[in-house]
Amino acid sequence: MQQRNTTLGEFIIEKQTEFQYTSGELSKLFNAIRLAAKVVNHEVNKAGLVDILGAAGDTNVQGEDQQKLDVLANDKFIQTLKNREIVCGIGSEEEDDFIAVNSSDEQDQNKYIVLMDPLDGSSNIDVNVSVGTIFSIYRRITPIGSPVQLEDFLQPGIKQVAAGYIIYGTSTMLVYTTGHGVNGFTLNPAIGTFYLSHPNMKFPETGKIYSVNEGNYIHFPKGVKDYIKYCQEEEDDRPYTSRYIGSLVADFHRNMIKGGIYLYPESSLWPSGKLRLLYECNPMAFLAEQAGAKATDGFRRIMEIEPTELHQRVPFFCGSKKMVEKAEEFMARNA
Ligand code: AHM
Ligand code: MG
Repeated sequence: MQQRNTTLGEFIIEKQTEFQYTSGELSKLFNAIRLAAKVVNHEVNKAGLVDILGAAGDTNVQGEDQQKLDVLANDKFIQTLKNREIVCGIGSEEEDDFIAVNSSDEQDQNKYIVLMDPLDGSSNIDVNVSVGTIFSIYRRITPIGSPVQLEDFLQPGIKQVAAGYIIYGTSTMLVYTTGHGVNGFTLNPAIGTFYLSHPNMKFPETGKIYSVNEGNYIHFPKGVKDYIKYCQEEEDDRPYTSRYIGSLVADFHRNMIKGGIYLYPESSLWPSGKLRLLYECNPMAFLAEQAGAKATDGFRRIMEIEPTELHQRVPFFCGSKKMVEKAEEFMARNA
C-alpha cells in the first residue's frame, strides 16, 4: 500500500523496475515534465493578475488563434525538455513541424520523442476554467545518433512508453501511466512538490455522465444523435447527466473519477473530428485503457490507428467501458 505522502520523485524511483528501459531514463524525462508543469502552473494561476491574456497575434497550424499562454507553455516545455538531454525530438500542437533536438551531435544518445499539447482547452483561460497539458512519449525508431525523422513521430498509440496530463484546476494534478496503471499526483503549491493523491486510478465500468458539445447536434452522424437520445431517455438508470467543460483534460479527469463518456465525433463541421490523434487522443486512450476504460473512433481502437500526419485529427469516443460500447453499438447500426 502506497503511503499518502509519497512524492512524485520518490514514486518514480520506486517504480523504476516497471519501466522496461534503463533506470534513470524515466526519472530524467519526468523531471523535465514536472519542472515545466510547475512553471506553466505558476503562469496559468497568475493569468488573471497580469496582462498576458488574449491572442498572441499568431495563428497555429490549425488556423486557430493562439493565446499568449499557449505560446508560453509551448516554449517552457520545449526549453525544459531540450535542457534535460533525454529527448531527441518534440512534436507540439503549437509547432507546424516536429523539432529535432541535438540532431547534429554524432554522440547524441537521446532516445525519446515527446508529443504534446502544451495548453489544451486554452479558450478557457480567459474565463478561469480548467486547462491542461497532454503528453505522449515514444522511443525513436530510427537509429540513435542520426537526425530524428517524421516516422519517429508517426507511431501508433500502442507503442507509447508513457503518457499523461497535467490539469490546472482547483488544484494542479499530474496524472500519468507507463503501462502499469494510472497514478495521480497533486501539487502542493506552497512547497512546489507533487504528492501521490490518487493511486491506481480506475474508471468506473459504467457511469451517468455524457460529455459532448451538443450545440453541434445537428451536424453529428446518426449513430451519435441516436446515442445522445438514448442518454436522455427515461429508462433504467437514465436519463444521464450532461457535463461538458470544453477542456478535454478536465472532462476526461472528471469522467475517470465519476464514470462517464466523452465524445468528439466527426461532423459536417469537423469531417475527421476535431481532436488530434498524436498528442490528444493517443495519450488519453493509453490512460483510459490503463484505467480500465475504452477509447475508439466509434469503430476502431484509437491506439491501433496508423498515423499518417503529425497533426492528424480523429473522432474520439472515450470513457467508461460499457458506455463506449453502447455508443459503438449505435455507430455500428448506422454505419
Ligand atoms: P484546443 O487544442 O484548440 O484547445 O482544442 C481542443 C479542445 C478540447 O480540450 C475540448 O474538449 C474541445 O477542444 C472543445 O471543442 P469545442 O469548443 O468545439 O466543443
Ligand atoms: Mg488541444
